[in-house]
Amino acid sequence: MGQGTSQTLAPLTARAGWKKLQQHSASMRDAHLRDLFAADAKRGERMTASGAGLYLDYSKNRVTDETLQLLVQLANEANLRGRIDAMFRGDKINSTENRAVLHVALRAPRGEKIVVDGEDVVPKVHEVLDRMAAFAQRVRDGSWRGQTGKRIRNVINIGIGGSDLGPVMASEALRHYATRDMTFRFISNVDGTDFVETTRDLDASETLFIISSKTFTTVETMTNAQSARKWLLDQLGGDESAIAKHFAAVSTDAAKVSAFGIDTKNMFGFWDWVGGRYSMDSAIGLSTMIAIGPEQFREMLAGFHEMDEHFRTTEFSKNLPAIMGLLTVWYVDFLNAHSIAVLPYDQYLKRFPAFLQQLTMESNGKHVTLDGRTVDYMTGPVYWGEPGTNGQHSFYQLIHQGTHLIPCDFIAFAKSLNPIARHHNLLLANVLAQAEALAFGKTAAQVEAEGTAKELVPHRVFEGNRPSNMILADHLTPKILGALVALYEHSVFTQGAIWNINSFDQWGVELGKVLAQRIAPELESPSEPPLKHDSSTNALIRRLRADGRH
Ligand code: G6Q
Repeated sequence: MGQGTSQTLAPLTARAGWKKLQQHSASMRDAHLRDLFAADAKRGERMTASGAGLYLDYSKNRVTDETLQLLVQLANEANLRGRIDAMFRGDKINSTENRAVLHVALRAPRGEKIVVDGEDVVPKVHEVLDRMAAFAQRVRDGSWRGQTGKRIRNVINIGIGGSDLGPVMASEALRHYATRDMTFRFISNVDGTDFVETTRDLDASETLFIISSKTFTTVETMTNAQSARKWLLDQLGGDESAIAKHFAAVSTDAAKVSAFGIDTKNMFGFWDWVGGRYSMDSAIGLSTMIAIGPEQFREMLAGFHEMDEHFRTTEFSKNLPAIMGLLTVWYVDFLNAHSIAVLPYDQYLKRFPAFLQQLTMESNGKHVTLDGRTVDYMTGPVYWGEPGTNGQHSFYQLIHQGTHLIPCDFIAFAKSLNPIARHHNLLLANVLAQAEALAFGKTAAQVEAEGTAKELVPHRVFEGNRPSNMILADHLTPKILGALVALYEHSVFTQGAIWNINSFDQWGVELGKVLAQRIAPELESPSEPPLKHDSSTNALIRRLRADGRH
């Protein structure tokens, strides 16, 4: 078992690479990017790497060649190469759920072979993709008709978490490529407002719901799906035969889909080896495929695959996801950073940070190793962000002059998909200026030389030495989006491999779900229920019950 190899490894903090990095970090704490650049005229050209259409400039990080060598040593000592091979081979590296982790199979070209439990999964992947393509084509060209004979104008994906965030992000990111004669909307929150506000102006006879749920048991999704069913039948006169024309399902559970009343001809499957947050390129991407069409969806898969191959075959010192993952470990464990800001300079990527929050934090927000020991080092950082330039006018202040070290990932494109006037040059000027200002800052001497009043000088000093990555591509395409998502998927994998944690389970979301199941009937009970929570929860339940909801 791939990640099982951890048992044969020394604990992370006892390894030679870790100890050397600890010593090295003491000398690096005071190293300033100004000096690192001054000492090496070619740094900005040398500390770069390319792959799958992406260019990464990591020169504005607080690292030297020695840091990178030691990080690669750390990767080797963690058997990163062996772990990558184990994932691509289909080993059950999600050991707490005894599952393979094969999102890479979702974008494997026809003819490749990946065997899980004795079965090649690649043909199954392509069979579902072909069925999705046929369905998407019919919805797009209007040959799929609703109950009253009208064509579909509105597609609503109902799902949550991994069954929502990827499709939402892709819907925004690829809007330029999407058909403009349909609307694409998303309902995730169990808050009825989400359902009501999303549907209020829509005609049910032109609306297709896609119920996306791997398990088909998730309370939020099932509650919204029932409301969708009622909303549709209320508008269309109550004939249940309308369900088959207005509902499709994406799930791993055909029996539950059928029990809900959805024709399994309109069901698109995936498998337990696809984690929710790694599923936007599975059938969970059906709304994306309807929006951009099957060909462009396949282009997106090709971008994912190109980055997969880059990650699988490139030496770590030139490997984009490995470099980004190792830099994250460097900042979190050796330079005391707690969060990473992701700052796309592209309006289409406005939901990319939200998508990444789940991908990164649900994956690496873990405090025990694969063999169940509590870690004695920091693991997954907080990821957050907003598109530039908006963020510049709000939270960048803290990144520039605050007391926290916040490494930034800037994402930008050479060309705009909407080239009007000077907009794009101004956008690019801003992203370059921010990275420059963060790294090099402005010294007291420079501030004084500008004639600044003495008492204002400290306020106007920029210390600099704030690290960032710059990720560039030519322009945003489905293929580039695939490569970008895979870049972060594999960066997360790299981090998880070093930390020796399971990046593919999410037990941390369970407890709240169980408690909510217990509290809901207590809120709804007609008679005063006996409450056995803590005094705070008991009092809050009584207070909300007094509002007459039972
Ligand atoms: C993702 C998580 C989680 C999951 C949702 C929805 O990795 O497992 O976010 O995607 O809880 O689950 P269902 O698809 O089963 O409804």
